[in-house]
Amino acid sequence: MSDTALIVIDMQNDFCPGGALAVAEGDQIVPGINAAMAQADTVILTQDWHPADHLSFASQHDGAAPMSEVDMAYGKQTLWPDHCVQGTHGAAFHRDLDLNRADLILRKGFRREIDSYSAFFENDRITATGLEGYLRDRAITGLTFCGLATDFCVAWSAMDAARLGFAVQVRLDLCRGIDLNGSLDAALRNMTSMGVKLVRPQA
Ligand code: VGL
Ligand code: ZN
Repeated sequence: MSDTALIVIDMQNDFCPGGALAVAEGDQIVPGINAAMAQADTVILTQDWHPADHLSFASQHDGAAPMSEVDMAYGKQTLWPDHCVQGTHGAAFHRDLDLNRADLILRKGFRREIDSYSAFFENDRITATGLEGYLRDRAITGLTFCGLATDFCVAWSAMDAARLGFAVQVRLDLCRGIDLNGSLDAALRNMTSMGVKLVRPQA
């Protein structure tokens, strides 16, 4: 249906095995995502795209360990290993991902001071990426999400989409999670309570 889109979140080398912020089995969902893209009417890819001195990197905070938390101007922020640095191999899409199907490739996380898990709003929860306007202009009302990572960028994007009034589902069979201190279970619970439909068509 032309009023629906498949949004593929952050299928980049750094989130796949061997990458800087590897998600277990992150690469295993590529064939399934390619198949889903082939069936979708509209396909949008997101790309985590950080400057080398991004403040979500533990390396930018004296003595801070990756996976610890700091207070940023906008609230709590998890600190990550350096990842998805603009123009690097780690920021590039997995080589087997079929990029030709994408109508739009949306980059996020390019402002040094603000991380952006969601494809709609940066982590200050105010700065918009422009994706909502794009979808509204194209009269797209239904969204299916897949990609990496289930408990961060997929969940934050899906919940923002639900909050904005889109009909939202997440293909759990085409996602993999980081699972930091129970973040995966929490994300699944929070998405469900926001009205996001969690589906696994293959199961
Ligand atoms: C992501 C942590 C940091 C993600 C991106 O794609 O889920 N997670 N940057
Ligand atoms: Zn990132």
